[in-house]
Amino acid sequence: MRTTKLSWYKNTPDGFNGEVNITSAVFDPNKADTGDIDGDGYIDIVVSSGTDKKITWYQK
Ligand SMILES: [Ca+2]
Repeated sequence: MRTTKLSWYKNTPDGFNGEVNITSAVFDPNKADTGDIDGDGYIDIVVSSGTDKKITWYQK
């Protein structure tokens, strides 16, 4: 199933809270990884998409 949506869910002691939309403009993402790439203390997300041949960095 292909998607154009990238979301995250905060982990809580009771499970997960509501969906937070990051973007609806990613086409068929096939790999994601997280880390603080720029050292600002916030976790970043890097997503690759083979359909549009992009690697995209999302940050807060
Ligand atoms: Ca960061």
